Amino acid sequence: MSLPKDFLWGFATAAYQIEGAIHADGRGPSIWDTFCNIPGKIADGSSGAVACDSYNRTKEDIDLLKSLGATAYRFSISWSRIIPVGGRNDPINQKGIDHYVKFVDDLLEAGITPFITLFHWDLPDGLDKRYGGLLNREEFPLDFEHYARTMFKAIPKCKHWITFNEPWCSSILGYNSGYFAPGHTSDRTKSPVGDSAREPWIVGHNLLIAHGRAVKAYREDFKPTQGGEIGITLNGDATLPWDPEDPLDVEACDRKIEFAISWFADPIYFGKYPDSMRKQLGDRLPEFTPEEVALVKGSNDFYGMNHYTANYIKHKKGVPPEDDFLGNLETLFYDKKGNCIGPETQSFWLRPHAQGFRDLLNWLSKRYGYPKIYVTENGTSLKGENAMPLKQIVEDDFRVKYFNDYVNAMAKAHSEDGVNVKGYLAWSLMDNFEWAEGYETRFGVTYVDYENDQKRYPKKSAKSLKPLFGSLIKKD
Ligand code: LGS
Repeated sequence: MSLPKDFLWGFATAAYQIEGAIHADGRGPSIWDTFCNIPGKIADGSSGAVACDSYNRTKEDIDLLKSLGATAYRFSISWSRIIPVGGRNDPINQKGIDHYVKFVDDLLEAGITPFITLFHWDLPDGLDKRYGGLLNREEFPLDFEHYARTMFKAIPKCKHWITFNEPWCSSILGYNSGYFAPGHTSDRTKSPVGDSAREPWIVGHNLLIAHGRAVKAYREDFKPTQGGEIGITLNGDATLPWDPEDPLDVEACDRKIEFAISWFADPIYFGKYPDSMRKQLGDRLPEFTPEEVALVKGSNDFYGMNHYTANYIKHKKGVPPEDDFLGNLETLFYDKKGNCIGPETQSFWLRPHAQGFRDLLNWLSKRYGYPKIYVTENGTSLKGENAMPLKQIVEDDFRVKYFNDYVNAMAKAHSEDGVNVKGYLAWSLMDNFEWAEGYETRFGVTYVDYENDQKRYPKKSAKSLKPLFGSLIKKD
């Protein structure tokens, strides 16, 4: 069991979750600033206004990464710091650019390879207000391309670019359940904002087009001289049939992955949406024009994989309701015989099941022709962690075991199954603003004391990855 010699590993974060300093150096508001101000949206009523204060602590964060032995770091750029209002004709904020240029220089100086996510959900609020943000098929892709070009030009030293983080979450959680910003729902009875069961599928489509435009720009105007690579990061859970003897449950397992991953990956690798989605959604799923197919098909240099959990899948009978986004099926933690998929965590949706990671790496590899994969997020919360004393928090054996099991499963997928995985970024370098769950749920390998000057305390898991990867990565 091993990983390739040039394998990169480290930790991941996202701008709105760690930076804080929302008014510093000319930053404009993002849709998450606005969303957090709506009472009831965030579990503990908090926001990312201060978070881990990482905007002001870049040196401390880089020292931390170095001390943990990381060879790579994935972080995202706050679009609102670069172009405060967001659009291609709006003013650029040089202070915002300078901040990230210096950050990348400092990372490289420390021997850490940067992976930059251009969009981790924090759209400039100005674009949402101006033209409906992600819903706008004409304007949004052009504005995203302009912002992406601005960053490619500013940071030629970055060789690994991720256009979008988890477009599924932006589309479904932002426009179907309303759990994330901007909080639309597909069900008109639940929200006065959402106006149709089409919104999530339109948003997904527009994100694909915007991704395609940024990739084309990079490949034509930056890659030839800079020599980097670019891809998208998709999330998806592993699936196991609730009743392995029922072919409809077995079929539903594939359908679940198609509605999560293939929604975006099929257009990128094959130039079309999955048949299962077209069959269920009909004309609610937009059609690609030939120009759009040309933009999107073949637009990944690598596949960015975010993965956390697994579910048993039970098919549903009958016609799915308009707001069904899973593929007419149920996701369960217990199978027909009463077996449990994995232990509880602090997150209602997360149950560790490492074999599922190996299975999904194989599923993806077979379907998409063994692409180069970077695992851009993987990690866990821990039940009740927030209420524990610090002494107990830093002894996070549950998380140590999670990483151990998942990384070993990945190494087996590489050396025994031929999966082309080249990097792994654990979520997350430190506890941070966990979106709608606020600060109650902690995903960090480092404890952040929000009450006492955001002081960082590495947990046992933080120190467990260096020896783990040290034993798996081939020496020559
Ligand atoms: O912090 C986020 C981690 C932790 O939980 C990170 O910013 C995301 O990229 C990633 O999605 N992560 C994450 N995902 C779970 C999303 C919640 C799903 C809720 C499902 C409701 C139907």
